[in-house]
Amino acid sequence: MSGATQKQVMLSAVQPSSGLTIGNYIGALRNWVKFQRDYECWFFAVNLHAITVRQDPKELREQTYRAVATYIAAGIDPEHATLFVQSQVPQHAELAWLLNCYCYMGELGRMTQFKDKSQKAGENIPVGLFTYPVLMAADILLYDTELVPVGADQKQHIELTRDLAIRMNNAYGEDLFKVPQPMIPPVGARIMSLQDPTSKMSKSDPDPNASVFLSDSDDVIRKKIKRAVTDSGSEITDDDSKPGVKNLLSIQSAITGTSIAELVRQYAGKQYGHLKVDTAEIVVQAVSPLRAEAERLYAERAHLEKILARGAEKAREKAGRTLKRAYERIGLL
Ligand code: ATP
Ligand code: LTN
Repeated sequence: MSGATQKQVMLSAVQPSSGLTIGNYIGALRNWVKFQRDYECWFFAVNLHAITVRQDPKELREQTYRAVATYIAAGIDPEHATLFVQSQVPQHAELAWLLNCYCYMGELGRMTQFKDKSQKAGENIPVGLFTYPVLMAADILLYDTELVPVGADQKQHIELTRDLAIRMNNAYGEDLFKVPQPMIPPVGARIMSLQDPTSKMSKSDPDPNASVFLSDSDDVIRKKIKRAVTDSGSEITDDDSKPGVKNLLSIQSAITGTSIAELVRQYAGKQYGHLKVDTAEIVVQAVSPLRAEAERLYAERAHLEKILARGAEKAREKAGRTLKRAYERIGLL
């Protein structure tokens, strides 16, 4: 990217496996928006990652456009950040192959996301689910990325990316790959399911009541939060034995910036019902404008396509240079 001073590179992505949730927004997307001016930014939709789980082709295509519309609606400026779709930049799959030859089975077998998702895959576990983190490492290393704003669940994948970069640099020269760092928000890095507050809110959860989607209407948001599973007892405390209450407190805290300790003080003597009503209103206020803007942008297909074509071109250029460097060092013609 042009610019008089050299900015550090920030990069992140979301799978267009379904609509985005408030977990994706609070844990990841919000930080992209917050820091986009301070970095050279690359944000994209990882549709090649999304097919590690079966997707309906038409849905996948539409969710990919929706994801990009949501990024822009959330405040990403396409004039500033490069927005693109992973499948339109072939270097991602190419570098992933190279990295596959340097990554170990043992490393991938330890990934908790693989353990979770392979359990849900049934008898036939796609190899892509196993090598998923290698493609993610390729995504990151192609752009000389320094910072990766993600939720807490992705920390392990970024550590693997660092290990792979260091391994390759030791073998082929220190300046082959930049070694990236995760950027994980202090509050809201792991929003939990509304139906099972001991597991992560996830956009592909089969129970629609488990997640608040950024496309949910105000009424649906209110209903889902009202039905959120809370805990026994009635006192509102920040306590690991009350994961449901704790989750609602962190959602509020992440959106408003009020600390959890301060919220607990404010809720002294109040009931779970108060906490739910307030949380619902706070989420509605955050999501409502975003939803309307994302819908408007999603309908402007030609405009989105123009942004994505421009983004993919820039990405191919940058990624192509890194891939060429790797080919040369490894001895590939
Ligand atoms: P899927 O259900 O398809 O696996 P997901 O909802 O887990 O999807 P991803 O596309 O895997 O979402 O993640 C996109 C970004 O959102 C990542 O940075 C991830 O860390 C973050 N993220 C996902 N879920 C949460 C959550 N519950 N709380 C905070 N951050 C989250
Ligand atoms: N694995 C990530 C999505 C992802 C990603 C990336 C995030 C794919 N490539 C590169 C940051 C940088 C997830 O959230 N499940």
